[in-house]
Amino acid sequence: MIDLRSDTVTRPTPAMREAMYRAEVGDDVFGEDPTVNRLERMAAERMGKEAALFVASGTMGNLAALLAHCGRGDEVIAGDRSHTILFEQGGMAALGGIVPHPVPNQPDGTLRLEDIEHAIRGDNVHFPRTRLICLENTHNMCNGSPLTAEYTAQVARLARAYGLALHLDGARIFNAAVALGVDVRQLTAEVDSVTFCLSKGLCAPVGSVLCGSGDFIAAARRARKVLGGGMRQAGILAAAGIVALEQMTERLAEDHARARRLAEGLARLPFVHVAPVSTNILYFWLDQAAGLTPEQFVDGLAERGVLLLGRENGRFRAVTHYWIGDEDIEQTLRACAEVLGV
Ligand code: TLP
Repeated sequence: MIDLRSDTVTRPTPAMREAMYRAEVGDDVFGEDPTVNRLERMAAERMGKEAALFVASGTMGNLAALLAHCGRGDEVIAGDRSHTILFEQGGMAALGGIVPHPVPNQPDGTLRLEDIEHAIRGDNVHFPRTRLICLENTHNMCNGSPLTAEYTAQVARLARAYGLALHLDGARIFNAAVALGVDVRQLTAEVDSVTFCLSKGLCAPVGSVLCGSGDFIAAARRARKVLGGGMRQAGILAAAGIVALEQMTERLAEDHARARRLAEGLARLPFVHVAPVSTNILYFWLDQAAGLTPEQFVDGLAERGVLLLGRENGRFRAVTHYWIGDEDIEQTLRACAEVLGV
């Protein structure tokens, strides 16, 4: 199967399996797992932050961050197309009593500064207190767009002017850094906290890392424990994360090139419209003249060994990753042409 549904489907590399086999471990709730400790130090260093916390998933990293930044009744400003608002089960409200305040995401994944400013609450007994702004880089639902360091700094300045914190869902922050040709620290320098995922394009089997100041991570560590995320000999997993950081970040450029190649090939097919692609996430859709429902298209591809995700409004998502090679892209294009009957 050519599995383009997500980069979360990536299996660990042989080097990761080897490192997992050999990992030195201890009880991480006691702070005694040397491999977890090493991953956390490496991650903090890569993100330019004081401290880091290994968590089970991106969802847990974002939630632990929100719980550490906010108390019950506090409000969080986030994009209406952000993963945190759309796909994390409203965990901030359900588990933290935190109020989400969505503002419109622009097509490039940004939030307009004036929309953010407008959403910040004044000091009024009727309102929740605004505490935090969240950004997402790259932006999953906005064509995998990378947010620039300059834009992030502008939002950070606004946050500071109002005494707010800024959290970055950097699930795919290394894709952003590679696409923009900058060191990842430039994209995280101005944020108070950042979550990034080891188990997406970086291929590790499990895990994300939340980074921030020492005090913030101490609070997040408490939050992780109450979420049931205190893991024990987690060094087995962290070992793969170390390989992910050492070996898998720079090669993301290959995934971006293959996504571009796929986009170019699709754009040459009749009935197909392709959104701009700048990282490893590609959205496209069919016009009516194709005479196929989205389900028929997805099923037709699956019959030909190609998996992708049908998203809302008849959009399809294809995500390139380590296990997708050049020939897989060509085969996907042939399968698309066949299903379209061209
Ligand atoms: N995204 C997954 C699905 O949940 C949609 C995917 O296939 O893209 N932030 C961002 C920006 C994400 O894209 C995701 C996962 C998460 C957070 C959550 O990470 P996990 O799945 O590890 O909880």
